[in-house]
Amino acid sequence: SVFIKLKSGLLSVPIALFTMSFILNSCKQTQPVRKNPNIIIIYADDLGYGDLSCYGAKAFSTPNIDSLANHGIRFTDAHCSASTCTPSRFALLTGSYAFRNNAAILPGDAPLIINPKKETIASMLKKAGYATGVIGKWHLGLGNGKPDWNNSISPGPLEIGFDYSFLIPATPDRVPTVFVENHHVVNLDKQDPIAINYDKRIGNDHIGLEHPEMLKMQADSQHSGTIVDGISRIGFMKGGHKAYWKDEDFNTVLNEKAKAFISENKKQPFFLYYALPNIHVPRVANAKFAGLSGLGPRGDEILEMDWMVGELMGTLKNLGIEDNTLVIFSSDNGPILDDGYADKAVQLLGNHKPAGMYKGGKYSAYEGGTRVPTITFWPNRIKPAESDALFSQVDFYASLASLVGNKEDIAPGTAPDSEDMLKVMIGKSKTGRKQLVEEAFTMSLRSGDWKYIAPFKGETPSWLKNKAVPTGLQASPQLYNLLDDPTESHNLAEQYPNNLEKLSKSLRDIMKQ
Ligand code: NG6
Ligand code: CA
Repeated sequence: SVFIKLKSGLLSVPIALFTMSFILNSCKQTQPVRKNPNIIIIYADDLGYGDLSCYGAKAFSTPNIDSLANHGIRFTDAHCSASTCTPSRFALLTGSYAFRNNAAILPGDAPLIINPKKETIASMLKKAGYATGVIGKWHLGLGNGKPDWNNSISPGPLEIGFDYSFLIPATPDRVPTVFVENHHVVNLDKQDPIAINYDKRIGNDHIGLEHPEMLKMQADSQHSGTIVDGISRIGFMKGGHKAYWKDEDFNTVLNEKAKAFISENKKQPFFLYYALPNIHVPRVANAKFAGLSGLGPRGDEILEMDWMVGELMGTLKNLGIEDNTLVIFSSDNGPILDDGYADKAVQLLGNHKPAGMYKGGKYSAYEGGTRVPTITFWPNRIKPAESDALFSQVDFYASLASLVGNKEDIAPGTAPDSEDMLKVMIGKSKTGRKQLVEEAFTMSLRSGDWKYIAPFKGETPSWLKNKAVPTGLQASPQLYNLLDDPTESHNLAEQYPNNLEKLSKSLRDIMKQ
């Protein structure tokens, strides 16, 4: 018909074009327009494999997170990339193992360790049309050299692909105890400028070492610096009094920011990296949750976290965008009970097993260090399932790039360790990685059910020696078969020298790349 109309004279050309565009449009309409989903990574802090009721906890229940697991995929062999925070976060955002950048736990005045010239998950998603935000615990450094807390703090998240940021700059137990929104400290009084020092005392504020009677919780010597709100922190801080956060209010302050970000961006696809402070020390749940778990502040903070997740999911539902939002829930490292404050986590533990059946936890090379609760939820695409596929948060980069159609654009050298696990993450496959690196103070390699822990040549930090957690740091190599021995109790290194050498060589090869 187009041909006939074209032949019938000049006047009918507009009609012909109209007809053509009508035909094209109706073709388009028969295929539903695929809209990229919103993506939210909810990242808990120090939450262990056994710390949720959907992962076997019996001492308390976490109904909101359980609901994500019941309607999504619950993974049983998914890992953060390291057993401490900064390295895991680095790997999650860059798709590069942290050892490639020597990323280790940072002090609160460290410079940004992600090179703004490099792509991150945020900049990659931004290129795909996403509005990007980070809310919560950062701990990847800010600024060049020392951050300038009293002026513009840059570079930071906004320079590596985020449109919006609202941060706990390092950890809740480290100074500065103030929020940073985009480039500035929130509520900063210019008459009371902030100075930070991690080596020596500055200013006249009381410190935990001298005034233990002022403390809500007694602390070890590393956590005995400046007292803020009855809690002594790591490091010394001067000024910034009006800007101090209140630990009890993290839950509502951060949730309000997250809700606002979601509401403002509900019409376009958005990416929210929501890095919860729970259940990192100092553990101070809001009064609404204090005492509820029976396990002390550590358990209470788990319940508070579950409530925060429920509120967030309620927001998505109310806005009608829950069905097309991919929610990924996980943790940055395994669990720890005593991490510097006398909060009764050990005394009130009862039969609860924070790492489930696994050995070790935070700081540890054993499975408890990096095997963490991991859930994906996306009503439009994901059917409820369980998956034992092996994969890591370092894979989020390539997997999400694949999801938004950007995988071909990953430049050489970008996200070098990230494998496309999209099919695994949305339940189309249960075949995970063949090999996976776990970083602690030494390196380990998972290869199927086998696990190799490289010998540790260095000196265990003195503060770590005092922790109750088994670190897995040994001068001789370790080899375990997790299928028969999930608790890493029988070192098979001497029995299987060939296998040992094979894994050790694979690890060396990965590290050389
Ligand atoms: C350690 C702190 C610990 C915690 C950790 C970081 C001491 C003795 N211990 O150095 O309390 O803050 O750093 O935790 O200082 S993480 O989850 O952010 O990696
Ligand atoms: Ca952590």
